[in-house]
Amino acid sequence: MSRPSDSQSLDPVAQTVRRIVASQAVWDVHTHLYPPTLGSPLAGAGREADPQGLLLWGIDELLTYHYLVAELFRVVSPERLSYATFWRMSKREQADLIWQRLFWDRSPVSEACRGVLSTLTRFGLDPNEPTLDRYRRWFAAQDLNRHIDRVMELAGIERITMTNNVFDDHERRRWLDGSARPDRRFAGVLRIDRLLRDWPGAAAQLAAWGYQSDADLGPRTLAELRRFLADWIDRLTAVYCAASLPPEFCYAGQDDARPHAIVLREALLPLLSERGLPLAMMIGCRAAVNPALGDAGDMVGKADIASVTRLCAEFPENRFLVTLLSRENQHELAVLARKFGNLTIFGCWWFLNTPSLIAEITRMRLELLGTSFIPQHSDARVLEQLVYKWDHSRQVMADVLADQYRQLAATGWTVSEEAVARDVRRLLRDNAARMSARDG
Ligand code: FIX
Ligand code: ZN
Repeated sequence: MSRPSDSQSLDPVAQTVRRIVASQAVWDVHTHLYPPTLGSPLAGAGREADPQGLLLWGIDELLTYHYLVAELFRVVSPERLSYATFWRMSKREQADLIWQRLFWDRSPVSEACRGVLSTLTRFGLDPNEPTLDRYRRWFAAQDLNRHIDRVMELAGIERITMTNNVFDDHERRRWLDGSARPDRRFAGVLRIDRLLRDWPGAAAQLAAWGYQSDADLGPRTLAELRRFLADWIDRLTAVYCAASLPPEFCYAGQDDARPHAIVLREALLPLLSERGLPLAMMIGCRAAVNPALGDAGDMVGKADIASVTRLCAEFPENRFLVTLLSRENQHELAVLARKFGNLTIFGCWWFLNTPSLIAEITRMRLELLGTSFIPQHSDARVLEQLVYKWDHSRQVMADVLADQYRQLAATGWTVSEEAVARDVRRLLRDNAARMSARDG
């Protein structure tokens, strides 16, 4: 679990809040992590490397996280190191270069850099090694299953929610051939971006998989689309369905005859309502503005809050989990959640996952929504990132909460330890658990 920061160690309210926040188990409502049965490119003690495996872990993955690739190309010009040369390098060579350029040639002051150091320190490793050799030996000696348990214990995670992209061949194959098996530590999520971003392509793919579907979205296709969704919700024991959508995403209402609107209105939302499962919409990623950077090439754009408003209003029997990528969307999203009880907002997503913005956004949400939101998710892509992402977030959230409780105490209201524990459990666990409960 995370340790108190120095900032408010003398203040009894802050001490109490920090202790409670540091010890509260978390349901992490969105990650890109997977159980070992989905394979891993890194062999751990007693496990073969699986180059197409989904679970990323270890020092080389930590250092080649796409956030750090973007930061590398801030300091190494493409003239000196072409994107193509970088991508031809091995993962180890990429990690060595990033360690040198971002952690030795410069102070690792960015959140993504500091996170690597926080994680190494929490494992009891010295973060000042000039090379990665010692770290590599340490990670290679870990038994992956036990390592997952240890990471979850250090990070205080009770449940890891996956992102199961049914349109990813490497992942889909593992669920169909039975090699991917349920793991009580991980909750499944059906990720269906392509259905809403590229219906013609998705329809052709469904047809190739044996569903009678074509682009016209007639009654037979809609029925087959519902069957496809139900098949995968059941196969994954999905706790919600999710889609990442571009800033331009627009739902114009009942008369919207565009494919994504019909998919939402006639198939996805009715099925989710029937199953009591939420739809998670993550809106604002403008993909690949610099394709040469790979996953690091995505940009942020302001989303259309009116579209989210229409969906919450038109589908009162559906539950929506929404996070928006743009800082400029955050206030209107919090105000919208005041209008619709079927909307739960979550996380400080991606470029918002920095201490200064977590503090700003969490404070605003507490002031507008009380404890009726999910303040954070990790979005971890590498297993050990759970440690730093939750350590850093807990420290910020505790400071913000302590301020709120101090203001509350100043009214004369009694701020009891039980009340703080109840609130923190809601924020860090129960709100996410309730949204992930398959019975709704
Ligand atoms: O769509 C998503 O799930 C995003 O979180 C990712 O695509 C993104 O690359 C990420 O990992 C951000 O933290
Ligand atoms: Zn994500």
